[in-house]
Amino acid sequence: MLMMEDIVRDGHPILRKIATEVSMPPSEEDKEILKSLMEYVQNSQIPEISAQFGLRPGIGLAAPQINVSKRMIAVHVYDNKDKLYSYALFNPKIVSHSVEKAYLVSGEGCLSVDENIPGFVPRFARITLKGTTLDGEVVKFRLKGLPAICFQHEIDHLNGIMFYDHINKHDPFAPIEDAIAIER
Ligand code: K1U
Ligand code: NI
Repeated sequence: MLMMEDIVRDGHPILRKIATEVSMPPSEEDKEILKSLMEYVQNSQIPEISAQFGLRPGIGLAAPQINVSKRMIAVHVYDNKDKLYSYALFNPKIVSHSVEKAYLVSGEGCLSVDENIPGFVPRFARITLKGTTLDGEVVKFRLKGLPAICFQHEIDHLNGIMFYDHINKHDPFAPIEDAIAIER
């Protein structure tokens, strides 16, 4: 079971690397890594388990955050209608996106960043994503709202990008044009 000590922190060079594609079909080792990412995210959202093991709650996790530079992510997040989006994916790819942007009014956090970094993080409002599941099924689906933001945050980790790279350095809360403000 992954613990907070397994999560690398900001400043670690792996967080700035472009992660490599996972060859298909995935090895058992890669499947185990992807399962462990999902297990962390799910456990971290169960108050008894997160308290017992000192897990910081998360809605997503990417392999580079556990020092594995391969294209794997897990997301377990509810939208504003309480619909669950729970996906463990190899080689996730945004195949199309809206022109319209969206951002979380409360900003973003990251399990690899210990401090709070305030500011709006502009994202695409809607994305279409493709990837391969643990069962080897190729899936393609559309996302909006918090799930879309979470997937973009995780895919950024595969490309060496941190959420704060997107924040306006001169004015972190400068209005973002053509953007939907998401409260959560
Ligand atoms: O990748 C990570 O570091 C996880 C990160 C993902 C994320 C945060 C904010 C916006 C998009 C994606 C987190 O999960 S930080 C914790 C968090 O946002 C949260 C945790 C529990 C419930 C609700 C939110
Ligand atoms: Ni993060």
